[in-house]
Order: sequence, then C-alpha cells, then structure tokens
Amino acid sequence: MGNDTGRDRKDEQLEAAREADPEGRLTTNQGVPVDDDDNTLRAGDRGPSLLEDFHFREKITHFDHERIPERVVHARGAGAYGYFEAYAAYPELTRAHFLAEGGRRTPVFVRFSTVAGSRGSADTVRDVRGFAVKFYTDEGNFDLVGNNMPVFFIQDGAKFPDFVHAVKPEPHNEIPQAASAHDTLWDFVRNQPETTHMMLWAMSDRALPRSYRTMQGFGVHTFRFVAADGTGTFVKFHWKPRLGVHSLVWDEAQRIAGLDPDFNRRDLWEAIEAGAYPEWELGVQLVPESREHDFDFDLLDATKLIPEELVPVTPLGRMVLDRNPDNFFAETEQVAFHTAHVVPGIDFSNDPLLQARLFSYLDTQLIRLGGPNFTQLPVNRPLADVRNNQRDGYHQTRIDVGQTAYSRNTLGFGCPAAAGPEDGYRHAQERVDGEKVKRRSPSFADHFSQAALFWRSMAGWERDHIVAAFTFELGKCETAEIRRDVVAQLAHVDAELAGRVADGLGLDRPAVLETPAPEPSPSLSLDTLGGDLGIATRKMAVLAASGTEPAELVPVVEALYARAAVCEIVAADPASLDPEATGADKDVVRRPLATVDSPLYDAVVVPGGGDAVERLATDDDVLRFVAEAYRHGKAIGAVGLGAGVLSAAGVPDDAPGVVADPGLTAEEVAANFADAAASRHWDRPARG
Ligand code: HDD
Repeated sequence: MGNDTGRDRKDEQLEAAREADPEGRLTTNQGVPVDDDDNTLRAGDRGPSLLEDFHFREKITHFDHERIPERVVHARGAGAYGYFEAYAAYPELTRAHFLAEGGRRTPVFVRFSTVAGSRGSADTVRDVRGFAVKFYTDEGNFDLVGNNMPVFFIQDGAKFPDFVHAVKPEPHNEIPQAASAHDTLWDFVRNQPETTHMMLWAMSDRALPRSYRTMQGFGVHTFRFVAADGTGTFVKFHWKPRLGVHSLVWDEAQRIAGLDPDFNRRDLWEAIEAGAYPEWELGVQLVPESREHDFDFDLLDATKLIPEELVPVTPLGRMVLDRNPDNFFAETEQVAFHTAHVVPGIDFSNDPLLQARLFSYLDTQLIRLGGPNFTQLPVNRPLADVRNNQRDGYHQTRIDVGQTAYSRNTLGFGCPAAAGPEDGYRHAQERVDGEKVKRRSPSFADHFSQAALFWRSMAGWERDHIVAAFTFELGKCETAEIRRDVVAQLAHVDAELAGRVADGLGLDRPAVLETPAPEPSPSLSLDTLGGDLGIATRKMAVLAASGTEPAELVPVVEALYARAAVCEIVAADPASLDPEATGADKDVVRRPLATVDSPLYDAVVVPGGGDAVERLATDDDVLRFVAEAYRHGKAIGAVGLGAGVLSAAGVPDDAPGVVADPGLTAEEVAANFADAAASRHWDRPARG
C-alpha cells in the first residue's frame, strides 16, 4: 500500500519501535550477553543464592513490575489498525483536514471493549460495548470515544463514579464479575430514573453483540462541527457496520462465556487475519445551531437520541480495519483515548456528561500509564509534528534540543510560535452567561418518553428478549423492594413491559403510569439493521461422521464458501472422516466435537449418508448441538437422510429457518440454507 493512503505512515512510524531479533543472543537490559538463563548464581550446587546475580535481579524485578492498573472501566478490549476514507469534502460543515477531500485516507486505531468486567472477564457478558476510534490526522489526533448504544445511563458526569461503583462487583465480596444482575446496580437505577432509557438498551440484545464487526457505534453526545468561517453545526456521530447489526441471545451468550471467553476478541482477530476486513460507514446527524431548541428534548442531554426519522444520518466516509496489532500490551493496552483529543473543525457542546469526560480521560491516563509522557508511546504518538515547551516527567523519550523551554522567548527566536486562529485550534465562539448553580436544567427532566419510544420501536421478539432480561436481572436481586421499585419505574414506560416483568417476578402488575411516547422509530429495531451481505463471514457448522456422503457435503461447503461464509466440519472423530467428504481440498477446518459447541456457530447443517446419520442421530452431543441451534433461532439444514438427525433432535422440519426437505438436492438445500442463515428465526414452535 502506497504512502498516499496515509495508513502506511502510521505503520512506518510504528516500524521504528518494533523489536524483532529473536536470533540474536540473549542479553540483559544493558545489552550484556547472558551465559545462563535457567539458574540463579549460588554458592555451591546446593548453596544460597548470591545478591550479585544482576541478571537474575533484573529479570525478577522487571517481572514484578510488569502490570499496570487496568482501566477503571472498559478494562477488557480488543484493538485493530485501519484507515478512514472521506467520501467527499465537507467545507460547509467543518474545517477538519481529514474531511476536506474525497478519497483522503487517515490511519486509525480502534479499541472495542466491554465496560464493567476486569481485563480477564468474558467477552459475551450483558454490557455496553466501547467503540473508541483514534484518527491519526495530519493536524493531530482526533479521538471519537463512543459506545455501541446512542444514549448513556446518566446526564451529569458527577454521577459517573456512583454509577460505576454500583455496576461493578460489590465492594464487600467483589461479586459478581462483569454482570449487572445484582442489587447495587438496580438500587442505583431505582434511585436515578434518568437511567431508564439506557437500561432498556442494556436489557436489549444490543448488549450482546454477535461480533464487534456487527455493532453500530455512536459518539453519544452532541458535538459541534466548525467550518472555516466559524459557522457551527451540532453533530451526532454514527458508525454503521457493513455486515449489518447482529446480536446473540442471552442463553447463548452465557454459554459462550464459558466455551470461549475470547469470543469477540478472537472473531475480530481471525477476520482480519483472514482478510475479511470489517468496515463501517461514518454518518452524522446535523442540527444547525439555530435549530438547537426545536426538539422536545435537550440536545445536551446524553440520555436522549435524535430519532433518525427526525434528522437523517448523512454519510461522510468509511472506516476499514485491516491490521492486527503486533503486541497486545504495547498497543491495545497502552492506547490512551481522550474525548478532548480534537482537531480544528471539531468542538464540544455543553453536555455536562461530555464536559466531565473532558477532565477524566487525561487524568486517568496519568495514573494508568504512569505520567504525562504517555503521548510518546508508539500507539499514541501523533503523525503530526509535536512541538512545545512541555518538558521532562517520567519516561521522557524525546531529547528536546536547545536552550529555551518557555514562551515568550527571544533567545530561541520566539520558537515555537503559536499558530494563530487561521491554522491553530480555536475554540468555538459562544456567548456564555449565567449564575453559578449546581442544578439540572428543567429541559433534562423527562426520563421516560424516549424509553417508551425505544420500547415501542422494538419488534415482538426484541420485546420478548427485553422482558426476559429484566426478569433475569431483577430476579437476581436479593432485595425485594428493588424488584418492586424498578417494576414501578417501568410502569412509566409501558404497561405491557411493566406487566410482563411483574408477571415474571411474581409481583402484582403495577398501576399504569405511561408517559406519552413519540412515534416509533423503526431505525432502532434490529429488524431494520440486518445489512445486505447475507451470510458473509458467518461461521457455519457442518456436522459429519464416518460415512458422511461426499456428494452431499461438498456442494454445501462450496455453496457456503461461495457466499463468503466460514465453514467448519464438526465431528466426534474427525480422523474417521473420508478425506473426500471433508472438503479437504478447500482446507476446511475440522473440529473434534468435544472442543466446540453449538453456540460458537451461526448455523448448522447436516449432510446425509446412511451410516453417518445413524451415528449422529444417536450421539447425545450432536442432538444437543442441533437442539440448541433451534432454541437460539439459528438456521438448521439437512441434506437427504440428514433430516433424520433433525427429527431425532425434535426439530420440526417445517419450522421457520429449518431446511430439511429430503426431496431437495444438496445444491438446493445449500441455497435455501444460506438464505435462511442470514437472520435468526424467533417465531418457532416448541421442539417435538
Ligand atoms: Fe468513558 C473509558 C466511552 C462516559 C470516564 N469510556 C472509556 C472507553 C470508552 C468510553 C469507549 C474505553 C476507551 C479505550 O478503549 O481505552 N464513556 C464512554 C462513553 C460515555 C462515557 C460513550 C458517555 C457517553 N466516561 C464517561 C464519563 C466519565 C468517563 C461520564 C467520567 C466522568 N471512561 C472514563 C475513564 C476511562 C473511560 C475513567 C477509563 C479508561 C480510560 O478512560 O482510558 O476516564
């Protein structure tokens, strides 16, 4: 890739920091060759160790200091490099250089994360996901530190420590890990009704993304674009995945947390290694400053979204992630995002949550990365030149040359000189006048209308999942009053929601208190966000056994590959398979059944073959595999006699998303199965 892409410039900069010389001799950190790395220096074979063993002391000391504090939130994550490409120039909106020319590419690093869990927690817990993008622009770094949900739990950053203390494991026993289903979170919720809208999102399947590659991202706050002439436009940022938005279901997510705690992390890594580069479109909702007060909610309130039906999303460019980091700690762990990392042309609003973040992120990096020079770490270093009078501090790696480190100076010929408003960052001009108050604006007071908007915009199956999630989470709360109070809070949103959750918890249905909701916003439903890439990159299990008929398996595998899906052949004993029946020429991975399970796949298909069907239909693990796929709404296919395995698992052959007509050819099954596997099927009858 040439230099014009911009992407290579970050890669080249990183190259200078890469160390890869495994063939050289082992040395100490002083570069002294080490003669023996296995034994301490001691007085005699069985004698005590000697303090002068500097190699041993250095090795152990370094090891003892290997850990840094994990992020106080968003500790668990995965990152990747790529580029952002603008579709066109947008001079009427912003003077930002990275949006100033169609086709201009800017390197990026993206880190996705869960919020509540520790670094080692499972990926597929019920949680918000972080979606943080660092643009290495020619004018300095711009960090868009967003989430996969467009609203937030609280309105004012002063409540952030309280919220985080409530959702994190409880302080007396540090239980539960990476889970919101406990008393303190829901106690916070009942006392802070502004959480209601976000809690509906968090109880929806948005909190269980199938993949980081199939999540939307949102800047959440209202930001401000500033054009060269100073014109300001309020802006909300949106990332839309090309693969569509896809989620897991709760039972499946829990199973995956045990089967593969690295499920989302592995998925991102493998897709990029395989060249299936994930892609998102960056879009914006734009509100001219003159229309700031045209809405029945406040643009400064982060618990509100602007329905896309009111303000459509205008696409500005696309982002592609095409390179995995070389070293998790150096890059993904040490990357430091900050909402105040903005470039000329991008500015803030007075959202009190955003304003608090503008303080918090720099502060946290100082403790997490040990001092003010974290900006010099390779992953954080801007591509733009850095030139100022900031000096010294822990881990300073620059050698700033010259006599002067102050401004204004004459000895240094006045250098470096300030850029001035034309080139330099100039904060948006705004007249501000007010009393000093510790008070919420009355325009932030409505906590339920948009919660109702979200609920009413959901498809039936999404509502079922939300009700199940509230019932599960509140069911885990040990304090009865918390369950009762939260259900009463839900009665402000919708009678059906509150009533169904009350039923699930064995409580009386609360009195109806509904707030009138705006018109539903279809763009909030996952039903409208499926994408148009069908089954591309989805993972399909092909269940096989010795005796599986090649003529029934190979066309299925070929058809799935032709649609860019990933296929794995799953068998109790892969070595017993006829090599021809495994599509070996296609390098199809074969997995022993004991090492995988149904929740790790998006759909399952069973080719026929007399002996094989008998083996499969009498194997409990196979039957559970198929039954679980059915329960999780996944497409299930069978070729020829393979249908016998489905009926042994109790799967009705005419249920939605089940392709099991023995009269169909393998090619026909493959085509129908591929269509069925593009989405989940929730309207299924119970298994027989
Ligand atoms: Fe935050 C990390 C997103 C509110 C304070 N936040 C962090 C990360 C993301 C977000 C994606 C992880 C970045 C990474 O991968 O390194 N945070 C959000 C969003 C918010 C939000 C979308 C609301 C709209 N955050 C928020 C508030 C505060 C913080 C109100 C404090 C007042 N967030 C932090 C932090 C973290 C952080 C403590 C922990 C680690 C870090 O910053 O680097 O400063």
